[in-house]
Amino acid sequence: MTPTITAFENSPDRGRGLARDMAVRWALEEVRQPYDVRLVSFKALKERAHLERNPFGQIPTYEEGDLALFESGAIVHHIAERHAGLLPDDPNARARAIGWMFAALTTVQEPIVEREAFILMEKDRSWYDERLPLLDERVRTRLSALSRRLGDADWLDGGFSAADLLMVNVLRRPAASALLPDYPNLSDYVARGEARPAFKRAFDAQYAVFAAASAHTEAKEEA
Ligand SMILES: N[C@@H](CCC(=O)N[C@@H](CS)C(=O)NCC(=O)O)C(=O)O
Repeated sequence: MTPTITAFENSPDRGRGLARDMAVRWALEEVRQPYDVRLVSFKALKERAHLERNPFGQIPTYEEGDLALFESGAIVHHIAERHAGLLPDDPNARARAIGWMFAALTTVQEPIVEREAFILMEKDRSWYDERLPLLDERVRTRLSALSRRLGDADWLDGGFSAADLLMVNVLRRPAASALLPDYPNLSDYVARGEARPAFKRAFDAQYAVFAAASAHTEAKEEA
């Protein structure tokens, strides 16, 4: 059965592959599972039909037969459980990979999202210059630990897994990538993830939606 995911009809990231349907698309591409996409406007996100899919009115969601899921991590985990290739078979290695998935979405992502929201919402506030270095430091604490653990390995724990997919996705957020040049092994890690053919297919598919929406807006403006 072909799953259907939801994605922004018009993503605010200008096609940079940051909206969180990216992780889901990437996972589906890694396991070569075709999927349909239901595009949703910002208005429709908060309407009943979408709130039934995700009570928080966000993308991405995932529907497959009578299963409806929200939360990108849960969706990626579901895909990884149903298909070979994204989680190791060895039970202990599998448990560790799932641990890293949580680490990506909680321990590492949390200060990154905090820095991101601060830059977006508090840029004009009097405390901005004083507070930003504190938030930078919180992100750096996580990046330093991650960098130390990764060392010169290609992936977090053995071969590429859903954990790397989520971690690379988190590190691609601008609030992290701005600090990554100080961590060359993490920059290389992200580049390795982005070089995967499945990442590229996912990125191109998400970009195509942005390009079509922009072309449509420009055509309307010219009319
Ligand atoms: N923890 C959620 C976060 C989802 C999320 O933040 N989605 C954003 C796009 S990346 C969204 O829908 N924003 C619109 C809104 O919150 O109104 C996940 O990983 O799925």
